[in-house]
Amino acid sequence: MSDFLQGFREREYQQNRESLYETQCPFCSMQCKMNLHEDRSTQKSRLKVTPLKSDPVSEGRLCPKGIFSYKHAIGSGRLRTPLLKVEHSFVPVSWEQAYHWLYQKIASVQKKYGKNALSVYGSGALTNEKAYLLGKFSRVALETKYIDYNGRFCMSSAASASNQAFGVDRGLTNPLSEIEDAECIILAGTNVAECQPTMMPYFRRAKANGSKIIVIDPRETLTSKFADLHLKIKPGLDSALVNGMLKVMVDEDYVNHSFVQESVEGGAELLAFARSIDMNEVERVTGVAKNQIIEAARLYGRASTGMVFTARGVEQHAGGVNTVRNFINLVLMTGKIGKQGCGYGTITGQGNGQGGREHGQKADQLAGYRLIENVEHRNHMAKVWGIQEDKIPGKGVSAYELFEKMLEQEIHGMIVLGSNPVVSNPNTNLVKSALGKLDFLVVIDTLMSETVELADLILPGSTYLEEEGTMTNLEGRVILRKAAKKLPGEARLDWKILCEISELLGKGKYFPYQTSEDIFEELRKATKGGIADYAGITYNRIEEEKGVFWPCPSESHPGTPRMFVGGQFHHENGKARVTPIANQFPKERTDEEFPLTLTTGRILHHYQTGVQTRITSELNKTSEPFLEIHPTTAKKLGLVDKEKARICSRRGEMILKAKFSPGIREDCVFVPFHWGGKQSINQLTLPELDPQSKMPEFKACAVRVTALEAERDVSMDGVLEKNIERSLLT
Ligand SMILES: Nc1nc2c(c(=O)[nH]1)N[C@H]1C(S)=C(S)[C@@H](COP(=O)(O)OP(=O)(O)OC[C@H]3O[C@@H](n4cnc5c(=O)[nH]c(N)nc54)[C@H](O)[C@@H]3O)O[C@H]1N2
Ligand SMILES: Nc1nc2c(c(=O)[nH]1)N[C@H]1C(S)=C(S)[C@@H](COP(=O)(O)OP(=O)(O)OC[C@H]3O[C@@H](n4cnc5c(=O)[nH]c(N)nc54)[C@H](O)[C@@H]3O)O[C@H]1N2
Ligand code: SF4
Ligand SMILES: [Mo]
Repeated sequence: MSDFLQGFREREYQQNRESLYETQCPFCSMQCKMNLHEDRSTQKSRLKVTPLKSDPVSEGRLCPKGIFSYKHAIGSGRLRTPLLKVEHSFVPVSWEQAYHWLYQKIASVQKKYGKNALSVYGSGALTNEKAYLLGKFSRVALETKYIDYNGRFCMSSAASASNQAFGVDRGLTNPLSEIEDAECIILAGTNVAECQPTMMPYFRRAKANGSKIIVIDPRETLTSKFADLHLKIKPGLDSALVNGMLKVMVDEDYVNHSFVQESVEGGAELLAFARSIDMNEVERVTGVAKNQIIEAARLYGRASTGMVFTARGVEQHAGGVNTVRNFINLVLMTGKIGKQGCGYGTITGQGNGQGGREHGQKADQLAGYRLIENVEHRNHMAKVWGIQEDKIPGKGVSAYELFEKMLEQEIHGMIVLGSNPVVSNPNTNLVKSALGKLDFLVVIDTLMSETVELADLILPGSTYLEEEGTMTNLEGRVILRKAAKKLPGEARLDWKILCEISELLGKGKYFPYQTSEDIFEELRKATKGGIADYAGITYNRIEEEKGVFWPCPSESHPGTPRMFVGGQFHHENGKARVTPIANQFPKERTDEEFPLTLTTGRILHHYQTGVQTRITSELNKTSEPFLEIHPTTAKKLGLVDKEKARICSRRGEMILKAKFSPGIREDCVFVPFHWGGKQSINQLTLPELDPQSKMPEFKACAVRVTALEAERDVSMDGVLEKNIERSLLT
């Protein structure tokens, strides 16, 4: 910008016709910083977003979702006043009336069924302050053990695997800036180009430096198009593919023996196991040619530096924890960790997917990654909270299991903050009937959603534009987001709402905060000495240093951009752990009736269940629900491109527009999960949970696809058969 123009701009701002706020995109884990310009020179103020060049993470980039992210927050769809459901429709009420109603409900459920009859459902979209507060609110104000959050569906498998292998779970073990130093990069089940678009230039730089990029995905994506090698795997078979790679690593000796000797436990067992792998079997089960697996192993094995990234494609399976452990096996056996350009990363999803899983929203956790069943950890927390240790409830159950508890009539009330579980859970038909059984459902949200519609009471909360707080990005960097705008209508700050409800319950003295920073100051104490230690991080430091990486145990500590330097891991003996992983298979096998595998995921222009993006026309107009299918498979089934087809699983069925794509495997179909109601693919998905992380199997279930015409006959046959069966039974 010229000096003249700069001067002109500044004068404009001074005259208060334009305002400039620094904020950051509310969507994915990149948390790109941006400037929000407000122009009040005409009667109707206008907003515009521009990237912030000085942001070290986005490096001054924004993707389309970021550019239009302010629209949902300022639009006419904002919830502005508390709404109470009276005879099936919502009636505006005052906050006093809303709280009076809520108090009565809470008191009556608690009296009838006890404290654990209430439940709380949180989110990885919340700031660290709110995530922490929600955990405290459940345990101290409501005194219930039943809290969990949508991150259960997001990062939980990778989190469990990292904890087991490294003794700590921090998304990326290295800062993004080190990607360009990796000679080989494996992207397994991650579609960065559509899901973290502003991260792509880091990979582009690596490629320009000569790096080889391997993508593992059952279909072609914008990310795989960029790869040197694309392994088009059958959904759910990644652990077998890694076993094949480990076999090559051992046979051709790419193992870093001295590293394994000094820093890894279980190396000998894993080596013996890897030797026994049959490559023909690997090829058969994964559907990936043997020579491609050998090539991938050689590229990674021979490279002197390398990084492995996983995301939901390999994690959202009932065997997700084991699969991620196998990817970590690969990293540890080659010693590619703890050094420049060497590491592992689970690419965090939601804006605060990382911080959201550290501070006590999980059924079994307290702040700082402390465990709710560990007496020492409970004592620490009790001291910070000023309550007795035995007052802290025990371990609850995972997100999907909360709904099962409703059906079992163990949970009778729920408060949801920052999630749309009716669309995002697997097997949503069960979720809806479970919510129907509740005495009451309260949702604190900013927009109408499929879940909000089912609420008995809606409390209008705050968006990223109105609320200050910290977020921890995919690198583990804690960053500060300032408030930019005033709340609309009667809406209140989410954290204040939680404090007010606590006050209502006579627990106000435990929630005395005046600002978000006050909550953060308590969070620092709560996490001190824990695994995710934030004790040394302050709002001031974050601002001065453009973010601080945890662990950061004291104010003089510089923070930890790179983990495990010198092969020092977080288990007591300082070593990491590897273990043989048997091939994991999808829980629901295909058969004659349901011959195709359905996998689900995302597209560039929509975010999650679409609540925030479907109402933004600039984003919504570019896409509609679809079923991606290989033309060969589609033609066999008599489908026509861009015309409707029926897709059925054992749990439900729906109609979607077919999208022919030669890039997807012939035995597999893909549907994004961004739409609700009849267009929600989670009517079909399988609620089989990983036994360790309780992650549902979102990424593989057996389905049948039929052309609408042909289907009509089949389903009629089905109906006929069922009627005959029924008449025989009766
Ligand atoms: N545009 C957009 N960006 C987002 C989001 C969004 O909703 N929209 N959500 C954010 C959140 S919360 C998250 S968690 C992340 C998710 O980010 P990703 O995990 O990258 O996204 P997905 O599309 O769910 O899955 C990634 C890829 O896994 C592939 N896949 C499916 N099954 C398998 C399998 O069995 N094995 C392998 N190897 N691959 C498989 C899919 O084909 C897909 O291309 O994105 C974040 N960013
Ligand atoms: N089939 C299938 N299902 C999936 C997945 C998949 O890949 N396939 N992915 C899973 C994953 S990884 C995730 S993370 C989940 C996401 O699932 P959800 O969390 O259910 O999806 P969102 O659309 O992000 O819902 C967020 C809601 O919270 C509100 N909200 C957001 N931020 C705030 C806030 O700060 N304050 C308040 N008061 N409200 C807020 C929004 O308005 C919206 O209504 O879906 C999971 N479900
Ligand atoms: S969606 Fe993610 S990549 Fe896009 S602008 Fe927002 S934070 Fe950045
Ligand atoms: Mo996620």
